[in-house]
Amino acid sequence: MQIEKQIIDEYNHQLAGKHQRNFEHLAADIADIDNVLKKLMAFNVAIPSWALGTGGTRFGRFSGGGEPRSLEEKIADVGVINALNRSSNSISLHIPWDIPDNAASIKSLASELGLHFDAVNSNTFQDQPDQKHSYKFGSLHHVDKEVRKQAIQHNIEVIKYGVQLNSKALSVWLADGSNFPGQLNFRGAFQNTLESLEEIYNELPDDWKIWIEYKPFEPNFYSTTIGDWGQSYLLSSKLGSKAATLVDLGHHLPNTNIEQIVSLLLMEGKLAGFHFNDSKYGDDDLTVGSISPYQLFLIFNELVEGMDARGMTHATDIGWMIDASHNVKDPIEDLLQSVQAIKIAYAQALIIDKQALVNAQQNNDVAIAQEILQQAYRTDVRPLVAEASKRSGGSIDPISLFRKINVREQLIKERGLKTVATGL
Ligand code: AOS
Ligand code: ZN
Ligand code: ZN
Repeated sequence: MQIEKQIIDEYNHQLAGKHQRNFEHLAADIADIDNVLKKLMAFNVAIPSWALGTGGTRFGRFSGGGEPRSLEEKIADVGVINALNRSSNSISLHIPWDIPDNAASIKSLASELGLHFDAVNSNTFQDQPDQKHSYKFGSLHHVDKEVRKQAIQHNIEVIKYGVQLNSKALSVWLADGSNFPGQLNFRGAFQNTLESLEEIYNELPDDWKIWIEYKPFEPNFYSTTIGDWGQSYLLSSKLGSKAATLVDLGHHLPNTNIEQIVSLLLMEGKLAGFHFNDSKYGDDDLTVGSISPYQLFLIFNELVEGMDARGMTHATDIGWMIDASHNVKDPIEDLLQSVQAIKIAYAQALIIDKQALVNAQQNNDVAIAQEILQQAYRTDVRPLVAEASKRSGGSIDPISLFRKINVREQLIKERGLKTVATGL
């Protein structure tokens, strides 16, 4: 289904009075409001194809209704999200879950909806029915060269699909690791991974990047071969300038200072981008900003400061992507909430009084430094985000419009109550 612009405008009109009051009140205190709005309007976050259906746990999966049954329907769902918020103009595909049988028609469907294709993701964490060798004991790090070759080949194939769709990056997450002490030779596993990645790297087109994701545990629980940013950084440095580290927010042990990691990777030109989500314990993939919104803001503070220091363009010089799994919420609502949370954190980071913060840091004025950050964080910037959405042709309040016009009910009518999207 598609959401007509007229419906969005009508609803914006209904909300206009209150919104205008709130926006003007906020705008009066923001220096350079036009520039802040311009940046917010340019900012887009890619939607992962695997998050449009209901996720599950190892104990079970409780499907929602009207889930997309095909790649075309996944693209249609991203079209809905983007029509509502005007901040989600791309989709990230996972192969083989999303093999485009006809790349030309998939591409034209996406562009009709104003969408393009973000990074393509390989999958060597599951065995496919027609596959010769199993990934039970890993893929790119495997002790058997034949298994490694198969996994390398798969990644090269993913690049080929991505080229057809005009993607510009391959995102690699490995489940490779070990469950028990003694199971693996760590150096051997790392070397094998490096050699395998080198073969994949050599197949990258000139204008492509490879993004290397790290994760401390799960599905392996003793060691992960690319377990933290140091290991990912080591690999991406050895590989070369087309390789960089992908930070998935859920892939950190409790209380890790993620913003410091981000700052240093950025300084080294090795921050590929993000998989945004949130986590409370070791649970990967909760809605962005649902648990630690202050941490998200602190990450954006480092991003804005670090990108400005390198003269980078916020909207396009880093890969912005959600990686989430929605077990109990409507996936589209959850994704709308996630993008909203990201834009709020970004807006708050944009309004930090940067010069005052630099002065406080130079004078070791710790109390004032904290005041400056929290002044921005405690500002309710939602009217700013809403105004940016409205000016881009989106809704002032995407989730309430999604409910008001019964999008899910319509999707259930079109697709049925018991549909299951490919993915996890
Ligand atoms: C897994 O935990 C990772 O976050 C990956 O990015 C993975 O590829 C994605 O979640 C789809 O399975
Ligand atoms: Zn991820
Ligand atoms: Zn993850």
